[in-house]
Amino acid sequence: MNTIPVNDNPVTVHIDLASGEFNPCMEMQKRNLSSMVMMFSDQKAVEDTLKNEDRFIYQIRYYPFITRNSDMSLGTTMIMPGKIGNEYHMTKGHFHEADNQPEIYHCVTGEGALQMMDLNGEYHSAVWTPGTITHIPPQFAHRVINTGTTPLVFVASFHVAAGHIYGPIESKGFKYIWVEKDGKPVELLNPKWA
Ligand code: PAN
Ligand code: ZN
Repeated sequence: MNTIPVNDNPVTVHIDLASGEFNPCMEMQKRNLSSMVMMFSDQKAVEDTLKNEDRFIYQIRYYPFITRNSDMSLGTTMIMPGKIGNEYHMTKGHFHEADNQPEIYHCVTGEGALQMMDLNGEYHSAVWTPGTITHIPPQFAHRVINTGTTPLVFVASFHVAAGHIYGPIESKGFKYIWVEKDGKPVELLNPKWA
């Protein structure tokens, strides 16, 4: 991460809604298939895809707004359309490290779904189109799925102090997976939870 400037004055940024590019931007991260192998349920499809290409799945851009006594962060994520086997491209998904940290996700482009699940397996999902905004309460893991045929872009607003934990989702995933069946997105029980 670049050095984060402390700035007590208002800051204005600009987001390109089609691509998720924003200006100014402090950090960018690309996730390719090799960095999220365990997240997809069809491991044979992961292996076969990796033999041909380390597919680009999504791109994250961040800008932290830091004042002397507050912090907020804005992130955009652009998920490419596509599937690994029958399962749609998605973000890795994570819990926040701090147990009192919520987040707001705002879908600006594309079609998809947001899944949320707490440590007891309490599960919720929301279908997304441009303009959908979801409040993710503290202690709910969150992941976005692109079920459309164009890039999906969303804006995330959270505190820098939230922190990210990927382990529990890496090992067991969410309770449901989003797959294409008869040309349509459906939510099926994740075999790891059966
Ligand atoms: C988002 C996510 C971003 C990428 O900024 O970090 O969409 O998803 P993964 O972190 O699951 O790869 C956020 O939820 N921040 O807290
Ligand atoms: Zn988060």
